[in-house]
Amino acid sequence: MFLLDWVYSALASLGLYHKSAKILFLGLDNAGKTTLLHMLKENRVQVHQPTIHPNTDELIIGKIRFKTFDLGGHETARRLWKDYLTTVDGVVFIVDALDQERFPEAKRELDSLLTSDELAHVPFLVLGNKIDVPRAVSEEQLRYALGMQNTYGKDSSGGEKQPGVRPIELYMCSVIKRMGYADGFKWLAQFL
Ligand code: G3D
Repeated sequence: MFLLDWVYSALASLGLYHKSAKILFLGLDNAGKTTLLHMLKENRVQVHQPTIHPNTDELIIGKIRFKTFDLGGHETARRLWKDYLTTVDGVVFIVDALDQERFPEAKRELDSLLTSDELAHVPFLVLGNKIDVPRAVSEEQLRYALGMQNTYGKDSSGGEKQPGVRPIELYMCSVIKRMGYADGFKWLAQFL
């Protein structure tokens, strides 16, 4: 019973209770995807760990399947995640907010995902990670670097749906400090 309670409270805290979905965590290596997966994993409940490839990882909680892939410079991984695009319900794209040198590379990867036909109707949650470190860029700086000045809007109540506007939004977070990403997931959950 305790384990089930934990599963449901984890999903509820992310706004994913009762949802069934396949969510991809994408981003450059070192962005924080594996750390985020481990944070969701916590007590290692209902975890499937195939670990067949060093650039990918997977977690299943309740009816939600989370899968991570590194982007940029890993051609084998790219082939792996491309296979998933046609069935994915949501993308969480994680950016290291400390690594300004790699913002252009992150932007290229994000743009390529946003323009792919397979993901044309898929909601994108972009997480600017590592804001626990003082030299992390601000949300405004990251929006500018990624070309995300015009996004969907952060109202996650679902009451103000904007027909025809692509669901993409940026949330700053610190996965390690467990800050910010739950709000992002709640925003994403309204589209799942
Ligand atoms: P990846 O799976 O996207 O490749 P990882 O990235 O989850 O392996 O994280 C890469 C590094 O960033 C790790 O450091 C991890 O601890 C760190 N990291 C992840 N999230 C945060 C965060 O919120 N704040 C800070 N300060 N660091 C974070 P190491 O040193 O283990 O390589």
